[in-house]
Amino acid sequence: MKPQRILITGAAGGMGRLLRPRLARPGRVLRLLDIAPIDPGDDGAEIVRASVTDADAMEAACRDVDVLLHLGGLSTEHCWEQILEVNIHGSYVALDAARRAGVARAVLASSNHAIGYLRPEDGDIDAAAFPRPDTHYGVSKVALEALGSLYADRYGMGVVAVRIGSCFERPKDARMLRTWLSPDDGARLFEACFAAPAPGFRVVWGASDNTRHWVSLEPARALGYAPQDDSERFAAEIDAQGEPDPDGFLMSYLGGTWCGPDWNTAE
Ligand code: 15L
Repeated sequence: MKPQRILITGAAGGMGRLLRPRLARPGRVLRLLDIAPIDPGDDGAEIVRASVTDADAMEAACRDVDVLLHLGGLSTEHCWEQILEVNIHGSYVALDAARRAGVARAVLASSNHAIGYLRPEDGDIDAAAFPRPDTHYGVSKVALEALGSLYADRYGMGVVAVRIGSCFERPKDARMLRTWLSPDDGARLFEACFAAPAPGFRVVWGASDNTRHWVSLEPARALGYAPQDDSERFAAEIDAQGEPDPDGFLMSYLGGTWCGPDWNTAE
């Protein structure tokens, strides 16, 4: 039987490296693309050294691909020109190359920063809430979601945009106790996105089943996601760092300190 081929952009980045061993399996080929060097590994992965902004390279990389997992791009705030080129234009190039190559499914790494200015005090935030980006980076994630919606509606691609909370080995602060996506749950969530029949276009929240939480996991569960981790096992250690200021940026906004002056690159 023909193996399933998954193209992962941004494979040399933090999430790419966490996910690679978790998504590798028999009957599947991972095609790993990044502008930065990628460890050749021993899992039979195909390595492509290219930028997501290079249309020809992306078209070649999409050949024989079943699923595009688009993690590529700048993962923090940058000046507008860089965000525009790498995150917004790069996402267009990746999706359009996938369309031209007949890739049926695209799973997009959106971010909590697409809705960063929402206030968690209002209760469980709707995972697909209307955009409230907190940075240029957040705007690029809104654009990524809009592109995904266009490619689903206009070209019939199945597209899931995952508004990822904080995907690290462990949460680092009180906010991340609420936004943490364990790498194992990240892999579980992406597997659900790959396998869901006819998703059309969906926006889901990407987090573990954290006891302390701000955003609803229901849309992700509806796709088949069954999280198994909870940040609460790190709570004692993080609570020992001291009580965070309830009125500070960290705990007042979903996007945390990204909503504050330290992350302002507009000037
Ligand atoms: C993101 O979107 C970033 O890529 C990541 O570096 C984290 O900062 C995360 O959000 C977060 O908000 O914790």
